[in-house]
Amino acid sequence: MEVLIEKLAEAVEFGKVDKKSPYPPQLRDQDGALELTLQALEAGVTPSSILEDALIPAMSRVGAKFSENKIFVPQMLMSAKAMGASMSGLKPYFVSGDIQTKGTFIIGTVKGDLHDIGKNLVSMMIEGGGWTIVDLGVDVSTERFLEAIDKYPGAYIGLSALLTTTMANMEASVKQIKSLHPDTTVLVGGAPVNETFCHQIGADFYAPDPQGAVDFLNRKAS
Ligand code: B1M
Repeated sequence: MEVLIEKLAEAVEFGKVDKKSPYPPQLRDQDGALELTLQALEAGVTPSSILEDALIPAMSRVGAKFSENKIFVPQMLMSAKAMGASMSGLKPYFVSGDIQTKGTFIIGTVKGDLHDIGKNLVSMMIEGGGWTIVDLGVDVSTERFLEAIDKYPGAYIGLSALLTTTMANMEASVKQIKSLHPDTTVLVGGAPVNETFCHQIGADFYAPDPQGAVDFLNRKAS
């Protein structure tokens, strides 16, 4: 069982989605995250153990390497894809409630902004960190953020902005969220955003990269 968990963690860390995937070259023709997850479930490994002992540590290593510029967006995307393949095998257990996640994280790119590559990476890393994700997509109005907060009480919320012009929309959304839901924790990020802007608009935390967001949420959950 331990060997399966180790192999699965390796597949996720290095982005081996399934057996037929040619990437990464060093794992060619070997089972990927999809097959290893199914084998682990069949061998009796619990879905929670798959999440906690393989996926979360693997994605945490990926996040750290990305923060340290040891890997780049394409490698991170492949790891996220491999994690997604594994999660597809675990989905029935999430739906049935057999796996408890750490909490719910609502994420969206703010109104007027269509950039979603960074937002998707953040979302995938947080999911890999053991959280339930509600992804509202791009061009998300304040009203849609507010609706989601009403629908998922106690959820944490993340806003991404990639344009200097849409930073004003981020500010408007955060201020509205905080005035109606002062206890909701709001994270912000995106290339033009920084710590000073985060404080200026009343958000709780600025994460420069996905791992920063994961670490913050995990600190909050512990
Ligand atoms: Co656009 N674009 N773009 N673009 N685009 C930029 C951002 C730009 C810097 C390019 C440039 O001029 N050099 C520029 C913005 C300039 C500015 O505002 N000062 C720009 C512009 C001007 C535009 C248009 C206005 C162009 C036009 O039409 N005239 C237009 C706007 C459309 C709109 O949104 N309304 C536009 C359109 C597009 C495409 C659709 C073609 C495409 C987006 C495709 C997509 O996302 N599906 C696109 C792209 C790809 C880019 C660049 C090249 C790459 C952005 C990206 O994905 N980076 C970008 C230039 C660049 O960055 N080199 C550019 C990779 C991604 C992983 O990084 O998103 O920063 P990033 O996310 C990081 C962190 O910021 C952080 O984590 C991620 C991983 O480290 N992070 C968070 C992000 N969100 C977070 C949330 C968090 C925490 C961390 O917590 C909640």
